[in-house]
Amino acid sequence: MSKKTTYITTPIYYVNAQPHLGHAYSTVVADTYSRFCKLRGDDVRFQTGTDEHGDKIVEAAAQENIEPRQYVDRIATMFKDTWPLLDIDYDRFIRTTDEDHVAVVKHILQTVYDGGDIYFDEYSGLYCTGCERFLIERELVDGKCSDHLVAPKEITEQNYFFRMSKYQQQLIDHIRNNPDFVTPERYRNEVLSFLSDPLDDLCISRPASRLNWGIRLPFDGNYVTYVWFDALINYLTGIGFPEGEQFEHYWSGAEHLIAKDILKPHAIYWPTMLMAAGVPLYKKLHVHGYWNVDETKMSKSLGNVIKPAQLVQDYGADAFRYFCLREMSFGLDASFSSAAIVARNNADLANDLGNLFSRSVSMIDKYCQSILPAPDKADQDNDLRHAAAEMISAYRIHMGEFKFHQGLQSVWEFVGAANRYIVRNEPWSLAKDENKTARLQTVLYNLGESLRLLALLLKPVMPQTALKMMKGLGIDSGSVVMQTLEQGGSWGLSVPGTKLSKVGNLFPRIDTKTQTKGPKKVPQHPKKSKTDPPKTGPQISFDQFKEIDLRVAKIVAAEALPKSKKLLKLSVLAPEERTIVSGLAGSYRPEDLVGQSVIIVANLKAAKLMGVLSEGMVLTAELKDDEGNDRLALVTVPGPVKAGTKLA
Ligand code: ME8
Repeated sequence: MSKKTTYITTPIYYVNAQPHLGHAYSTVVADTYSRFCKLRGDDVRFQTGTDEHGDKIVEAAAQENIEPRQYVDRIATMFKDTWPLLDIDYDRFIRTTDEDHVAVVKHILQTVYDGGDIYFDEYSGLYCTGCERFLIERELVDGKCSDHLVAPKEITEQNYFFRMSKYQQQLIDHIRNNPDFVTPERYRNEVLSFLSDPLDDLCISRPASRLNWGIRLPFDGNYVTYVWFDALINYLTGIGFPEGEQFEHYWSGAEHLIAKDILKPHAIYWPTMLMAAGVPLYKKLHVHGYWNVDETKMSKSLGNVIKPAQLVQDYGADAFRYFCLREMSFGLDASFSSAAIVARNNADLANDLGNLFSRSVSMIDKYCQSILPAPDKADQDNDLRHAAAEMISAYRIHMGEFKFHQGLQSVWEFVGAANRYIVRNEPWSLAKDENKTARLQTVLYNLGESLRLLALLLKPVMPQTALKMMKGLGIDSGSVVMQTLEQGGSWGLSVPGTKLSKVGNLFPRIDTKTQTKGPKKVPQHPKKSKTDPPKTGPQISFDQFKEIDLRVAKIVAAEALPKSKKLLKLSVLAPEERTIVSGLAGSYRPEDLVGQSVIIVANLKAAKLMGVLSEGMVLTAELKDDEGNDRLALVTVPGPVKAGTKLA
C-alpha cells in the first residue's frame, strides 16, 4: 500500500522584521505536525521560507540605507539561522527571490492571462501600505485600517486585475462541500460570511515606476507583480510545479498553516488563483490565533517582542516547544509570560515527566543493576496497559486534527497514571520481600515500557528529550519500534535484558526566585503582645465535631496550577481517589508531596479553585521559616496507617 502524502507549509515570513515568538510558534507547530505525520507513517514534505518583495521591504531597506537585495539576504539568513535552534527540520527554505520561484510566478501569470482572467483597467482605491493591498470601505474602522491604525491613501492607477469574482460561487461550493477545507470552524464561518457579499476582483500589479522591487509581469514589463500574488505561489514552486514529480506526489496532500491575520489571502485569493490556473485546490488550511505577551499585543513599539533565540537560551528548545503546543488551544489567542512557561516547565516537565523517568530508571538501576527485567507473563496489569492504549488513540486523533493541547493532555494523563502506578505498587516494599521478586520485575518492566511509549509519542514535540529518554532506556533511536506508531505503538515491545544508561535529569527545575526581578517581599504581621490572651474561636459541641469527616489520605500526584503562585493540585487516595486544591505551593515542591500520608477534611463542600474542583481540605500548621517567612507544614501520619482511615 502506498504511503499517505502530507505537504505541510508555514507562511513565508516578511523580511521586514526579525524572527519573533509568533513566527517561532507557527514554525514549531508545522515542524511538530511534520514529525507527527512521519510517526503516523506518512510520506512528508515540510516547507518554510521568506517573503521578500513589495513596498514594506523597500521601506525597511531604505531605512537602513542599503539596497533591497542586500537587506533581504541579511534578514533571510537570520530566519534560516534561527530554525535549527528550535530543531526545525524543514525540507526546503524557499525565498521569493529564488530563481525557480520567479519562473513559476511568471508561468502562472501567463496561464491566467491567456485564460482571459487577467484584464487591464483604471482603478481608484484606498491603499494600505501595511497590508500591501487596496481596502474596501467595510474593512475600515473610523476611516482607518483596523490592523495598522492608519488611514489608507487614495490612489488612482492603471493596473492589471485578476477576475476573482468569477470564482466566488465555485469557492463557496468547495468550502461547503469540504468541511475541513478551513479549520477550526470559526475561521471557516468567517470566510463564508465574507463570501456572502459580492467579491471584488483583485488588483495584481504595481506600476514599476512606483515599485520596482518585484517580479515583472511576463506580458507587460512596466509592471511588477503584487506581493501576495507572488508570495502564495511559493507553495507550488517549492515542490517543482509545473512539471516536477514532487508536485504530482505532494500537492494532493498540501496543508497550509497560518495565523488569523492572513486568512483572507489564503482562503480567498489563493484558491481562486488556483482555480484560474487550472491547478487543484490545496487540501486544508489550518488557522491559529495570536500570541499576546503578558496580555498585550506584541509589538516593536511596546518593546515586548520576544526573540526565539532568547527563549531557547532561557528555557531550552524542548520546554519552549512543549509550552507553545500545550498552552495555546489551536485557533484561539493565548498569552505568553515567563511565569507561565516556568510553571509548565516545573510542573509538567520537571515534576510529572522528569520524576517519572528518574524514579523509574533509578529503581531499575537499584533493584536490577540497570538491566530491564522480564515481566511475569501471567501478570497483565491491565489498567496501565489500557491507559497506554487510550493515550495512543487519543493522541493520534488530536494531533492529526491540530488539537495539540489535547494530544498532550492525553499524554500527561498517562504520565499521571504511571506515577500513581509507582505509588500503588511501592516497588521499594516489593524489593524487601524475596517472595515478591517476580512482581517487582513486572512493575519495573511496565515502567520501562511506559517510558518507551512516552518517548515515542513525544518525539514530534520534544525531539531532544525523546532522544535522551531512548538513550537512558538503552534503546537505539534508529530501532524499528521507535519509528512509527504502527511499528512501536503497542504494549510490550521493550526487550528484557536491555542495559539502561545514566543520562541525568530530563528537565532542570527553573527557580522562580531567580526569575523574578526585585527583592522578595516578606509579609508583615502585626506583633503580638505577650499578654494577649490565647485566641480561641467559637466553641462547637461534640456532636458538631463528630460531623467533621477527618481521614488519612495518601498523596499520589501533585502539580502546580499554572496560573497560581500559591495553589497545588493534589490527587489523593482516601481511599477513593479525589482531587484537592491546596495552598501549599510556597511551602512544598510538588515532588516532595507525593507519597506522603496527610489528614484531610473529607466532607468539606466541594468548591472550584482556579477552575479545578477541590473535594476536601488538607490540614496544615502555620510556621515561620528561618527568614521569617510564613510557611505551611503538613500534618502527616506515619506510612503504615492506611489511606482512608478515619480519625477517631
Ligand atoms: O503575513 N502570534 O508575513 P508575516 C502568532 N509574508 N503568530 C504570529 C504572530 C503572533 N503574535 N505574529 C506573526 C506575512 N505570526 C506574509 C505571509 S504567506 C504566502 C505570506 C505568524 O511576517 C503567523 O503565522 O507578517 C502569521 O500568519 C505570520 O507570522 C505572519 O507573518
